[in-house]
Amino acid sequence: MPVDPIQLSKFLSFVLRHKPGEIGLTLSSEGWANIDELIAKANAAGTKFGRSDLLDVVANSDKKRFSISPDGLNVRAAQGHSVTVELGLASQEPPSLLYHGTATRFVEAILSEGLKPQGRQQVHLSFDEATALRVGQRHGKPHIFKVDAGGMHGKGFKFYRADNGVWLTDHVPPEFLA
Ligand code: HQG
Repeated sequence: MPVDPIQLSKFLSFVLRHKPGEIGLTLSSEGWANIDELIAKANAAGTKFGRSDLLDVVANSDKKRFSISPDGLNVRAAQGHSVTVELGLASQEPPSLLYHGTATRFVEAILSEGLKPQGRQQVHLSFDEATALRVGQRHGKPHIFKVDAGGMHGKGFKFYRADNGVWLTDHVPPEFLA
């Protein structure tokens, strides 16, 4: 049976970001899974796909959610983890303005506590408003915050750019939100 790339992408997100143990997989400290081992364990657990299916999903993922290691042996999620991983990204200067899409029902809490990572390792910020809108719509009626990333950077807050262009930081205090 042909593999549905969307289902496979969801499965890979689930295993590589949240629950590797569900198929008996262990990720490296940097979040990598050995591709052959991942395929063998997924197949044994009932999710059937092959190497070319996986590579197709990695290459065609709309958000470039997954990265292949330079030696071609391993795969990891570019961002979005709830499991503890050290992606090994170097901190870098962010654009002066970034965006965060959320749902209107979270706005009050965010204005009082700032943006927190919630279930993930870090707060995810978008480079442009259109992307932030799509992220916010996942949660309900969308609201877009502008994040004064330049101001935060000036105060020593660290920013990381995931392989797929999503910006990550630990916490955004309310004074940097508009
Ligand atoms: C909200 C997707 C109350 C936050 C996207 C968000 C992204 C607060 C929700 C990536 C809060 C967490 C991540 C506070 C933050 N009080 N609510 N103090 N601080 N929140 O899904 O950023 O398609 O964990 O606003 O494209 O929505 O999966 O994070 O609404 O890049 O590849 O708590 O996931 O990528 O929700 O999304 P999430 P996110 P994928």
